[in-house]
This record gives sequence, C-alpha cells and structure tokens, in this order.
Amino acid sequence: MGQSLTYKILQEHLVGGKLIPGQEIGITIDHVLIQDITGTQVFLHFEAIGLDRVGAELAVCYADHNVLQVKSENMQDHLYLQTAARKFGVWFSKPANGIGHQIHLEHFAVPGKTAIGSDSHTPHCGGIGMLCIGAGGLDVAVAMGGGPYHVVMPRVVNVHVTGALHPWCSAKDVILELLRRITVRGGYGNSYEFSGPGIKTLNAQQRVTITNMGTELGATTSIFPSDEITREFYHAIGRSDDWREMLPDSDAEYDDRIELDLTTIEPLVALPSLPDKVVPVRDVAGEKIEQVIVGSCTNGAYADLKAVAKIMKSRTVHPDVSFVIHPASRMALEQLADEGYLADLLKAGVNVAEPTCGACIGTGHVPAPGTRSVRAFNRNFKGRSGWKDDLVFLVSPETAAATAITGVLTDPRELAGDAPPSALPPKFNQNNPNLIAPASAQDARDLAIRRGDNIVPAAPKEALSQTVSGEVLIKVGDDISTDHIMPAAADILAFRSNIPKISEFVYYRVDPEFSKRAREKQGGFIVGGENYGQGSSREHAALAPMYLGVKGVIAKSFARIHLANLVNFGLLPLLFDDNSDYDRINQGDELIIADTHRAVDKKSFVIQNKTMGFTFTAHAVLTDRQKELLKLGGLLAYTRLQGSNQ
Ligand code: MIC
Ligand code: SF4
Repeated sequence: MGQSLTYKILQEHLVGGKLIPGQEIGITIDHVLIQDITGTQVFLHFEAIGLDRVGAELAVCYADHNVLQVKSENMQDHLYLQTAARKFGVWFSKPANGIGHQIHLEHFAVPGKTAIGSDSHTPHCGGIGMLCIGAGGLDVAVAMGGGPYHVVMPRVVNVHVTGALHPWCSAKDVILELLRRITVRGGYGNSYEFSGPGIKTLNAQQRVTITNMGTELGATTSIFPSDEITREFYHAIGRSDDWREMLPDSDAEYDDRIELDLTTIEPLVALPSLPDKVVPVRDVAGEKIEQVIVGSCTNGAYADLKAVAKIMKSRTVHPDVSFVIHPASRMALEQLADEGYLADLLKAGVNVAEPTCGACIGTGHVPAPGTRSVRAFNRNFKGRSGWKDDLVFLVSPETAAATAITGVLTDPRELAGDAPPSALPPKFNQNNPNLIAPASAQDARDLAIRRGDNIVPAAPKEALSQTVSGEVLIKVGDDISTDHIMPAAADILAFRSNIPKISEFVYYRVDPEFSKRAREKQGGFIVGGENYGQGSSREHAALAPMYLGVKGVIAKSFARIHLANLVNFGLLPLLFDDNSDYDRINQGDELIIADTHRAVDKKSFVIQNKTMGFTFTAHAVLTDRQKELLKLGGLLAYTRLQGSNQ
C-alpha cells in the first residue's frame, strides 16, 4: 500500500504508538518554534522541568507579537526571552525581524523535518513539505528539551487539486473556499495533504498561505509535497542546499479525498465574525469600508505585498479609508525597498507599518464602533481586533487593495488592467542581523538570565482531588475561541508572563465579572458548546482559569490544542454524553463529581447537579498517558516524575 507524505514523515519520527488514526503517537521533533507571547511560559516550564539546554536539533524564539513594546512589560519579556534563549541554546529573532512563521520559512525550514511551535499557525511551513504542528507551551517545552511530542494520529485527507487559478484569484481564496466547505469545526483530527496537477500551478508562497490557514479548519496540520516548485523557492531564497524532494507514493492511500478545481475559485470573503462565513465578494460588494489591512503570517509575504504594490502603483488610497500594511518579514520589506515597490506603496498613501503581527492580534489599528474593517488576515473572531463588537471581513491581498482604492468592498476583477501574478523574490539576503545565534554550551554556563518583575510563574497544580465540586461559573455557546476565553490586545498581552495578573482578564469581553466571581467562589466549572477553545494555541486559556480555581470544562466538543492544554494543566475536559443536558444546566448551579480518579481511569463521569437535583453523565477522550498526568495534576508533575524515575 502506498504511503502519504504525512505518514512517511511521521513514520520516520515515530517513537511511540501506531500510525492508526485516532490513536496517540509519540514523535521526535526536529525544529521547535516559540514566540514572545507564549515563549516566556515555554522557558518558565523548561526551567521548572529542570532542563538547562535544548535537546531538539534546532529551536528558535521569535519576538514577533509585541514588537511595538507598547508597555514596559513587553521589553521585560523580550529581555528574558533573549537571555534565556542564548543560555539554553535557542536562536533569537529580534523584535524587528517579522513574524516567526515566515522567518522560519525563509531561514530554517527543511522539507521532511518535523516541527512544533507554541503558535497555532505553525503549519505555515507545511507548504514546503515539512510536518509542522501547533501546540501548547508545556508540550513545546518538553519537545525543546528533546522529549517526544504526543499527538493523536490524524486522518490523512487528500485534497486533490486540478486546474489553475484565474487572474485576480489567489491562494487566500483557495483556503477560504475550503473553509466554506469544511467549516471551522470540520478539520478536527485531520491532516490535509495536497496533491494533483493543480498544485504545480501554485508557487511555494501560495502553498504556504494555504497550509498556514488550514489551522482555521481546526486541522492538526496541512502539507504540500516538496517538488520542483519547492526547489525554485529554495533557489530564490538562497538555500538550495536545504532543499530535498519529499513526495507521497504515487499510489498513496488516504483516509478521505476532496476534489478542488482551481478554475472554479473566485474572490471570496469571510464575513464577520467567523473564518468560515464565506461568500463570493461579488455577493456583498459595495459595503462601505473604513479600514483595510494586509499582513499577518497568512498574507504578509513578499509575494502578497508585491501584488499589492503593483495594484497601488499610479493609484491612491480612497480618502475615507485607512490602508495599513504589516509585512510578515523585514527581509521582504528590504527586498521591496530595493526594488522600488515600497516607494510605490508610500506614494499611494499606504501606511507601511512594522513587520509584526500587530493588528492581527489587536495591537494597534483597533476599529471604531460601527466601522467595517477588511483584512487580508486569517481570523475574525468577535473582538479579536480589540473592539468587542467589531465587524472584520477576511479577504485576499488583491481584494483588500481593490477595496482600499474604491472605499467599498470590491471584487478585484472590477479593476482595470492586468492582475499581478504571485511572484517570488528574485533573490534573498540570508545575512540577517536580527537573528542571534545561541551561546555554546560552554559559554552558556556563565550567562545570567534577565528576569523583570513581570516574570511571575504560576505554582503548579496539585494532584486531582478525589471529589471535585463547584459552581458553573459561566455557560457559553458554540465556537468559543481562545480569544473569548483569554483575550489578546496590547493591555492584556503585557501580562502573558504574569499569570496572577493576566488571570484578571479571563472572559473579560464576554463577562467582565468572571474573574472576580471565580476567585470569590474558589473556582468551579465552565460549560461550553461545540468546538470549545478554537483558534490559538495560547495555553493561558487553560492556565489562567486553572489559576482561578477552575476544575473542569464540560462541553459538546473541544478544539484540538485547547483540549491538550486543559489536560496538560490538570483541568477535566468533559464531554456531555447527551448534548441535551447542556440545556438543563445554568450558570450558578453547583456540580459535584465524586471518585474522580476512578472516573478518569474509566473516562466516564457521573456529575451531580445539586442545585437542580439531577445527575447526568459525561466522558473524556484521554490516552493512558493523559489519564496518569491528569491524576497527578498535569504534564509538569508528570514530566518531573518521569525524570526522577529514570
Ligand atoms: C493568534 O493568532 O491568535 C496568536 C496570537 O498567534 C496565537 C498565539 C498566542 O495567543 O500567543 C496562536 O495562534 O496560537
Ligand atoms: Fe501573528 Fe496573527 Fe499569525 Fe497569530 S495569526 S502568528 S497573531 S500574524
């Protein structure tokens, strides 16, 4: 039986379990990526485990989210990260360099390797044939130390691509089309593997846009083969020696197959406020727009920005529109400057901002109430832009540029002239002064780590009590994202290293009283609907509730990374046996679960609703490893115990 590329790479890295979809496997990790707002916790966990030197082949810490350093805590975090990275053997990318996913692609990614990153868009480099998975910081800390990463073996779904994109239609429209079909819940437990004649018409950067935003499907990962097209990319970025061919077998078997004809794709838009609310741009064209932004890890690459520059040349931004660009990497910006495209953007009236995540995570360019913001980004969860009732539309860079010119949502095919093709950089400067190498093991011994007052680790959780009880602190609906649970935005991001402080903001935009109530009640439970915890990898959405005493979440279904984070921090992740019980529970009800250790072993829980006078049952999807670590209070306690048993 022929093997898929996903299967081949996993097989080569397998250290535990069997490659059977749905079963937990352990794999070795070649590359570890961390970033500034999850990275401080990764290093704190790394230290708490008792590690002092990286065990993975390569680890890089990217200071990319808090580049503006709008609060002094941000720079404190960066100093901690930079000094810890140097000491522990991790490369450091300074807060001037751009977004980690794209920098990793440009400087480090190698086809056929495995990577995990403390960021949900880590599958970015899947576009060049690397198997990359987003994970919570505790899992990343273990892998950084050289330990295996445990993940449920995904079903491998083949996306069989035919045809070619029409002018003005882009890779972003391809992934929006997949979101329209599959939805933000439909990719759970899947690896999307692209093949077919159509992929030969997509360059590596276009492929990367697709694998990057495969995250919004809820997928474990997405991957393209590494072929001649990938080789061209490696040549363009000056790393031909790192290229290697990585293909599935010609008779590869897949768990499922989707047909995707590129000729049927047209410019698409995800309406507020979910990435899968996708319709053709022409259906909603004409809506007045006040703000347009192009950037993020999905659409801030050289290819995207050059297309925008070509559209904007000899045109101007509409007087009523603010048009901002956040390049994904400083090297892309340098290249655009060398070729004169930066000047074209500036002359058109575009606000070219720093290479950073920026507005994507609600840092800057927060929309005013009632305004509409069109963004070539990847997420539009309610409130993510920094304003709680925001109206954010997700589009391609081409649609964004057309809209910035006209002032209303515009199908780019309406513009006169030729569509700019997606172009790779003609050359790339691999000499990057913003990438700082780690110290040698010997030099590292004498190095001190700078820890400001903001670096405050949370005390690890105690072992699971035999009886767990408490009130339902909040009851929420379907598709709650980690942006709802633990909002980002500049003010709150400053406290990612300070769990006591950031815990004050849990569910802040949904229910500003949540944190106070949780503390007064000494913890309790959260009740959620389908796809609870979708979106980011931020473990703070589990860690901060844990700090507030939350003992478990009872939901209809969980998103993958959040589920792992709940378990890693010792919170019970319970699924209703009968979803109609969701309707019988109210905020404020007191719940009691007895004999929890036995229940964890059986993965079956009886929950008494003392207030309403009934009992209901729930289950948990746990591997044997997770059962043990849950009873011990989480992955930290479990890893320490493993270390002391060796
Ligand atoms: C995001 O896009 O939501 C983030 C910010 O990059 C997160 C990481 C975080 O919250 O630290 C992600 O995608 O994992
Ligand atoms: Fe940064 Fe946005 Fe990408 Fe997250 S999705 S890594 S915030 S650019």
